[in-house]
Amino acid sequence: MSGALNTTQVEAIAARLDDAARNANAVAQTTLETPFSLDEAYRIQRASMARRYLRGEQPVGIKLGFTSRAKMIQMGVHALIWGWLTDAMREEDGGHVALDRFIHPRAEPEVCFVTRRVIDRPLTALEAVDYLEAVAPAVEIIDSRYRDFKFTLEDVVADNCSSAGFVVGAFSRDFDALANTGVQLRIDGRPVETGSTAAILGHPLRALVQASQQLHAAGFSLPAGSLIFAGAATAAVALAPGMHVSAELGRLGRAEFATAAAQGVVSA
Ligand code: OOG
Ligand code: MG
Repeated sequence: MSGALNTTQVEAIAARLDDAARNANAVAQTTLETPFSLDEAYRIQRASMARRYLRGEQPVGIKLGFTSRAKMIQMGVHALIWGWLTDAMREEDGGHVALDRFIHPRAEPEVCFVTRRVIDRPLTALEAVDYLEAVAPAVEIIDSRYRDFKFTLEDVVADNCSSAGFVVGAFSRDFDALANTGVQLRIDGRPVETGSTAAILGHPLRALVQASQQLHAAGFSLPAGSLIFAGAATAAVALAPGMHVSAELGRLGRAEFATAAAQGVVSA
């Protein structure tokens, strides 16, 4: 790996990725031109988030990536990563999602936690559940800012882990259902991806442990009431206009949305 990036380089890459997200315009993979380390990727991620916060976006939590084999295999990336979720990414459960703000969006089923205590240190598996207010089924909409959805580990971290949108279903305190519940992603009612919550690090509560470790290592604390997405248990599926998309998580319930119809289609 080449020498460390200076602040100007970090800011320039962050600006390029932030512009790509805002304009829904894909860019070339950053590391092809400028190789950088994983630590530097998180510096770029932080700088790109700072740009969003300056525009008034608010952080609402974090998401983990590549916590299941299915996701690692689909994307060819084999290490756990994390990024930020903001209020601007949230879409209404059961609502319509316009696709024009995305480049090449994909949907994946998620487990969403909401925390009830500040997380400011690494948690053990035993104490993790005490930090949770509730759990909900969710759909994440990921949208890489890189052409062809292709990236290295460092690229995707710099790009805030493809975070772009999400829908959260009804919350419950059914934490017992987390251990091994069937997960389906359905398009127009048809199951297109199936898995189990056990595919998420063996148990989704481990995602909370990992999140606390990652945050601590990065010097962040997460306020009570934050969302934590555990990472998809299945591969993601490309979105197109006029789809009904749902994540079905057995006893935990479902989260769903419809994508807006194709533009320029005039009905009689
Ligand atoms: C990166 C985001 C990964 C997950 O749940 O594993 C992720 C990507 O696949 O583009 O959100
Ligand atoms: Mg995800």
